[in-house]
Amino acid sequence: MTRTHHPRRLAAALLAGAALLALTACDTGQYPNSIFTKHTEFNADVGSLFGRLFFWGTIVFVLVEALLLYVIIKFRRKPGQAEPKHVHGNTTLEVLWTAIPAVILVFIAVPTVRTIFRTQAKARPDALQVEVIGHQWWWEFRYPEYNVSTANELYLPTGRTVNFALKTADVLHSFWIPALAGKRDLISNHTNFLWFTPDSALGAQSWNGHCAEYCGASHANMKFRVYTVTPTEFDSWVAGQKAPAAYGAVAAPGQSPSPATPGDSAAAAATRSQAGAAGA
Ligand SMILES: [Cu+2]
Repeated sequence: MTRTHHPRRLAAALLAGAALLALTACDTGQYPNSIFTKHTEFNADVGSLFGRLFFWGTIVFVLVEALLLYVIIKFRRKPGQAEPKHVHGNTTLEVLWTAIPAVILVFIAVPTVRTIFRTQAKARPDALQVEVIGHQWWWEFRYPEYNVSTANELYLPTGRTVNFALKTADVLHSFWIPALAGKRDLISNHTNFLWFTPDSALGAQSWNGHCAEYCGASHANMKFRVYTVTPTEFDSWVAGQKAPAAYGAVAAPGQSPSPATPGDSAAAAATRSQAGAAGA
């Protein structure tokens, strides 16, 4: 193998590897648990911070590796070469390699601290309040404004900031909806807060939620479902939750009510439920 042939083949292999890596990272839409979304200001803020850190990290990596390769090739040992001159210390170099990382750290620290302050700030006062209580091994969601509570199901109106008060009934848990925001811990005797605003363009969609802190034998089953809905759909969901349970009384939109007994008609079921309501 000739000396010029080898680096060229290495470069080709590196390029092919980089192209493959870029291809695998193309479409985040296929990955429901991806955090690389802009569905809320929380994920958009964290995502742009990640992008910025990755950008500076890439510049540092490329510069350092290029310099390393240059030195390895340029100053490699040649046949018949005398022993190189021994040097000890170089003030200019030492000042430089202290000053440059300090400047890089400033570029990283300023946006990081700014994002921390923004995501840890108090939610706006008109936010929808939701109390989240972690249990071994399920999620309780309370909407004090509407006097409604649910288990493992979270309904959120789009375009309105939601403020979660995170508490635990037993051990440590962690609240995480990857596509929307998180994670934040649920700690005993302490309330943590997390807020975000689902984008108003989202419409009716469902999202995965997980407990992200090992909390015992059934930790892996401690999942929940998040539904983002339009404000109108949210109001109708709240009304539905507040309505007393009545079997077969109200048909779901676009569905015929399931009869209580074979041959029972919708009208008969409605009359029976009205009679029941009047008698109550
Ligand atoms: Cu848990």
